[in-house]
Amino acid sequence: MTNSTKTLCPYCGVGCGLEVLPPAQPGKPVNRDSEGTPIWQVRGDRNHPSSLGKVCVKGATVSESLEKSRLKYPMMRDSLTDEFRRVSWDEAMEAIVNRMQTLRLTQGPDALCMYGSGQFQTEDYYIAQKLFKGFLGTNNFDANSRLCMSSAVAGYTQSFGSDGPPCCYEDLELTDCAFLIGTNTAECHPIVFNRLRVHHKKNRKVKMVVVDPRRTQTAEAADLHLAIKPGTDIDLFNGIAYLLMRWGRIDTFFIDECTQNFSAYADVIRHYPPELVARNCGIRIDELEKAAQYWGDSERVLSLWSMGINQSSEGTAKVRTLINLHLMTGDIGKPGAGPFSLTGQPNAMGGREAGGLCNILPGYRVINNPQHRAEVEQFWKLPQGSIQPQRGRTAWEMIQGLETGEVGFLWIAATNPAVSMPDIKRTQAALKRSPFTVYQDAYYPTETSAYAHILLPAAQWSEKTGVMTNSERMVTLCPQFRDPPGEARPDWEVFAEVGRRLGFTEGFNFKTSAEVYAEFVQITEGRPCDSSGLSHDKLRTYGPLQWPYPDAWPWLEGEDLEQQNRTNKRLYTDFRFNTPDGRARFAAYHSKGLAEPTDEAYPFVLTTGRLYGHWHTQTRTGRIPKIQKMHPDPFMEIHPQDAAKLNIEENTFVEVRSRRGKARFLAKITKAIAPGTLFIPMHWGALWAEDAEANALTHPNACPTSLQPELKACAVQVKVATEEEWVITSSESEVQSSELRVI
Ligand SMILES: Nc1nc2c(c(=O)[nH]1)N[C@H]1C(S)=C(S)[C@@H](COP(=O)(O)OP(=O)(O)OC[C@H]3O[C@@H](n4cnc5c(=O)[nH]c(N)nc54)[C@H](O)[C@@H]3O)O[C@H]1N2
Ligand SMILES: Nc1nc2c(c(=O)[nH]1)N[C@H]1C(S)=C(S)[C@@H](COP(=O)(O)OP(=O)(O)OC[C@H]3O[C@@H](n4cnc5c(=O)[nH]c(N)nc54)[C@H](O)[C@@H]3O)O[C@H]1N2
Ligand code: SF4
Ligand SMILES: [Mo]
Repeated sequence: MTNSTKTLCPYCGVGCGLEVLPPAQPGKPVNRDSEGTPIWQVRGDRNHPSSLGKVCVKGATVSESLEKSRLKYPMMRDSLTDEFRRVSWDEAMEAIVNRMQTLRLTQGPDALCMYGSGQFQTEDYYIAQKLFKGFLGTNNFDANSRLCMSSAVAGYTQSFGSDGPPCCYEDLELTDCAFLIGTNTAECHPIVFNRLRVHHKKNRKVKMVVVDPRRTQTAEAADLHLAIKPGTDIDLFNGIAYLLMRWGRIDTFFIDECTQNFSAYADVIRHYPPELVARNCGIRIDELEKAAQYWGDSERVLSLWSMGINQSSEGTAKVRTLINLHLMTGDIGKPGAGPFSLTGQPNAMGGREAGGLCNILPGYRVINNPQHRAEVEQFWKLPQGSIQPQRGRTAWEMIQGLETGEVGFLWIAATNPAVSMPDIKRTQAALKRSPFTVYQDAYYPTETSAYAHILLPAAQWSEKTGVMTNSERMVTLCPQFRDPPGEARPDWEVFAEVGRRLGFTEGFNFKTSAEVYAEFVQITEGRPCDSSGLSHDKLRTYGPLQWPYPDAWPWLEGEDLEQQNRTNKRLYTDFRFNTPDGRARFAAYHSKGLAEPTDEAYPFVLTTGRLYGHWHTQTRTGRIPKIQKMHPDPFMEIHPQDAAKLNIEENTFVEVRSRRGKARFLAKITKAIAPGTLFIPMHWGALWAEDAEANALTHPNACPTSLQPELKACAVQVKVATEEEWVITSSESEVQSSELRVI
């Protein structure tokens, strides 16, 4: 078909290729959604190397979400109790720039913050870094990846000397044994799961082990499901290491030649005998032995993980103790093996490349390295010392800065923190105190629009051209194929114009996103994520390409191109790592357990997560009838034993309380969850259900290294809800309802 566009699914980090076609095709009825609006047709792109034509329900239905409830014009108001009024871009920009200038002079640049997102394209991310970290001189840029990938970033960086998942999806079809830890891959990375599942079904010798406190759809497919107690992953990993050591199933050559710090690690793991580990994890000794046996007996072990590992107060330690097992057995740098972090959002990977967290800089550089700062300053033609030597505020520290008054300007883009941040009542109260909040989003209303002084309409995926990187380092160009609604503009364009209006005319003089990308790739030259050979043109001509992709690589065709592309599928194939001495580092961590253990008053561990059909705070999927039907209501999973003790019946309301707040859900009684543990999906904010916010309960305590909050566990109590006790008094809900009348 000549008028089709090849692009990338804008939802999860699997990064499936899509082919989209206009609503009207010759000789066929116009494609329409259930309300009769013409919508683009979507199908899997068979030529995309990551997904080979497959899509899940989210990708397949994405075009149904693109027209509804869009924010079309800039809007402004003086205070949160006022109604919004439509303003011109010029007026909105004036107000933003004036505010930024005033604050820089009165409070200094650190009073300014931007909270961005893994749903930015790389160009958006890059311009935001240049503006904040470079020209404004504050490192206060953080992204929702802080809540998502920062433990993986910290773990990789400390173990290997730099960030970067070393594996590729082909490994899913080459492995002998896949360990899936803290990942509900079947629902959250369905096409990755699909590839692994086909391989697993076809080859009886291939093993699949799932480590998750819940019996998820992923666990259903496993040869072995270890339903460990939440927060006991380090016990498990050290326990497996203990057995591998005892059985002599370790790669001493690899340990001697390619790693450091093994003896400190060996000192730790001798404290993890099977009896103790099984007890701590709440599993049987034979289950633990079986897991260790699968690992030890397999030639090629692949581990896959996501939020069950990262969203933890010991997230970095969890990642590193998992990597330890790969180093111990030499399961890295070869086909079918390696520690593979599954990225959440479509371009969280691109964000890492562009320096999109408060502690990093573009090109896999880090703020606290003077040479890295100097390189970036030089590249941006800024005086030495322009980039501050200390990291900026994390997402949560921005909330704290609103509480103390140190943050005077908060610019939120492509994330919905009034739902997705931990301790949401505290977050909402802080947002309410914010002197000046700019919120740049594609949709209206969202829960966060209630807390904005200025709303800026963003052109989203399909309405702008830019680049995204998926979990396997595959870079795909996402071309514009529809017009943005009203006056919506691409994020990078807005950031660049603010840069120019602040007087940084030269640094932000870009006309197209291709120009922005061309500058960005140069800053990656010679770095682990070297993309200097990539450009919009090249990606348009060749299709998706993986990094590293140095500039020196010639434009090739046919077999030669395929050969070249094979060389960068995996990292560390020469067993040399990005540390100064080329050796990977073992980490010696003991298990610490949960930040908020259960006690008599709060006897249950609450865990939170995702469902197959919904995407996060529902700004898109909540507006798609098919998906609404799949998951109509928020709920709470509880084990039959616990339900019986508390007289809780199926489908009746329960009230859940933590030290921070309360919420109410329909009870779903299931043996899929262990006794003592509860599960609530994260998808329902104030606009989609009354008082069913998972984050009313969660806490912000974070991993001391990655600063990623422990969204996967908090202590709660639960009881049958009685109507009389349920008084909704929150002042935030008043803001919400007045807000809803505006447009
Ligand atoms: N359908 C859908 N897919 C998505 C998304 C979505 O919103 N919807 N979002 C995307 C994003 S941004 C992300 S980050 C990913 C997240 O993808 P996943 O991490 O797979 O999803 P979650 O449901 O958040 O959590 C995964 C599992 O961690 C388990 N868990 C909880 N505590 C522990 C623990 O202590 N140890 C272990 N081992 N496991 C534990 C939970 O029971 C849960 O099943 O999904 C991406 N894909
Ligand atoms: N309890 C609990 N809380 C969690 C988690 C959990 O597991 N449990 N997971 C955490 C994780 S891993 C994540 S990633 C976060 C996700 O949380 P959020 O980032 O808050 O989730 P989204 O709903 O994806 O919000 C993205 C917003 O960006 C807008 N948008 C889409 N495209 C564009 C664009 O191109 N430009 C602009 N400007 N806007 C756009 C959408 O309309 C939407 O409002 O939630 C975190 N919170
Ligand atoms: S698996 Fe992820 S990237 Fe692929 S279609 Fe589904 S949501 Fe999109
Ligand atoms: Mo995420």
